[in-house]
Amino acid sequence: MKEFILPELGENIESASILKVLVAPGDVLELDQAVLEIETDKATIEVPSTVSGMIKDVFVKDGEKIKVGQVILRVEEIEALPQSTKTIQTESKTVSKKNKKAVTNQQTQPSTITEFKLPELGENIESANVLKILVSVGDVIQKEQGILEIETDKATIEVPSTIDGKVIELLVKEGKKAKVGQVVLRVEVSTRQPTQVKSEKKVEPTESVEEKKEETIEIVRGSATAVIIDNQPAITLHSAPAAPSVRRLAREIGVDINQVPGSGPDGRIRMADVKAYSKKLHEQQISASGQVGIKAKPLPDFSKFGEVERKEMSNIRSKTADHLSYAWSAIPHVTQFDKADITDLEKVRKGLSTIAEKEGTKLTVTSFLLKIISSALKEFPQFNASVDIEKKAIVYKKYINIGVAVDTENGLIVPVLKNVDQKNLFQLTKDMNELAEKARKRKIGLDEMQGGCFTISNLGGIGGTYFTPIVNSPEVAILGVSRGAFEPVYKDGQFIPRLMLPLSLSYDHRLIDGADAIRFLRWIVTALENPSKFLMQ
Ligand code: CAO
Repeated sequence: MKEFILPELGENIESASILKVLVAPGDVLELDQAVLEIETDKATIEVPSTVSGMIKDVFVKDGEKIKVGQVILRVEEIEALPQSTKTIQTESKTVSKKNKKAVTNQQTQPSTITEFKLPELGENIESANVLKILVSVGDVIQKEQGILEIETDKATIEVPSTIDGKVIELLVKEGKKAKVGQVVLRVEVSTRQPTQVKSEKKVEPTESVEEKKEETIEIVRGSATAVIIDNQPAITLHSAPAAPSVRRLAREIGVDINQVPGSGPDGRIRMADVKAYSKKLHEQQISASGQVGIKAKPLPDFSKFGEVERKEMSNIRSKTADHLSYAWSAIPHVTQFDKADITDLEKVRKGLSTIAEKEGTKLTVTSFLLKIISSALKEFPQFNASVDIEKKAIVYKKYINIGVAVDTENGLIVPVLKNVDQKNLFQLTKDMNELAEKARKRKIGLDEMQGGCFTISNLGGIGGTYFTPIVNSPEVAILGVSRGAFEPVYKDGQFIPRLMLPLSLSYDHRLIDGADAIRFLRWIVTALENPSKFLMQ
């Protein structure tokens, strides 16, 4: 008999709380097999066993506090078990031909051998291809451990064991077909310590597996009249199809494998799927907390300093907070400033006002910027792109949709004008005003806020000089426009008043270099300063 004691857990750690006891009396314990999940004030740890054998006693339970050096469990070495219990005699009952589901395996001797059969796989599925055998003769297997990877015409499934014991014979081959009910392996089961002793129950051979699952399976071991029912695994086509290594990874990083969408054939879950799902969960958590990698600090009690009022965030505010936190943290921003002399543009704008009126609209600097930026995006394709950092790729867009930030009573909304390059100034202005109005009246549709390539944020109608806009991820750049104002500009030996428009271009430095950014911004400035030339194009 050997004892397993709680090992040293680290410097100054003398005790821990048990989150979960992972083994039970009667289990066959392997070296390094996880015995306990414990929590110290530093970490949550799985404690591996340093002994092997049949577990006789477990002295601790979930929620209990345990000390380093405390005895956790006692095992009896398997070799030490009496030889008589290793005697093998198995008697299978005949399976009714009419009812293939009736699979019963009965042992009439002190039962030490049982057969594991391919379980029901679903309606109308009578066989499967064995892709991989996950155990070998001599392996000590446990319930729930993957035995086979099989493929039906509906899915790829890992078949879990329903038996604890040692594999003594494998009766299927990789690459071959196996039928439902066919014996897959023979397992030597130790009968020394009953796991559950309830009452004895015989199952008629004609009973269906489904019915058997409903019953409590009773096992009386070490008795001449023992009945061991080779209960079928609770397997369904919803079982997540994944290799054991993938399952292990999911378990280790705390991901529920059943929730992971598989990208392999027939939805098979790969390592990359588990990682991607875990990353997504992480991002969702971050976004739910409005933080990226930074734990929110609790707020102080402001009422100590004066009267306060607490209000729930509106949906728009909370979404904006999430989105901007993400963009701010994920994108290395640089903001480049410049000024455009729009004195001539202003003349053109006024000159076009009668036509605009006839068209039922009024041009503003935003109208011209939409047109100019649509051309600039064609000239500088890296500004009409998105970064796929995971896959180390850049997605270049062949369409030109531009978002315009709109200030509404409910917060910031960014409607997207589609195919800007295919519309004239007046049409664009009308579309923009229509969308801005819809946004302000909360009538804007989701599709009218999606698909943007670049964003313009014009705060100039309100005021301000420069600002540092946040790139509207997954876009890579945004133009902030501040208030155009007359300034003395030194030209031809004198100061002359010119209408100057402050521009702030923020960009994603992962994709765009400073030199490219200033070239892009200069291009826009030149177009704004030469409106006739630009409009002639
Ligand atoms: N400099 C000087 N004047 C400007 C200007 C600028 N940059 N931009 C607009 N104006 C003027 C317009 O010419 C207009 O003047 P007139 O009435 O004398 O012609 C007036 O300001 C109002 O313009 P507007 O704002 O109605 O029209 P617009 O096409 O320029 O802008 C829109 C439309 C939707 C961008 C704007 O209404 C708006 O909502 N702006 C706020 C954007 C915002 O919130 N950005 C912040 C995002 S980040 O928090």
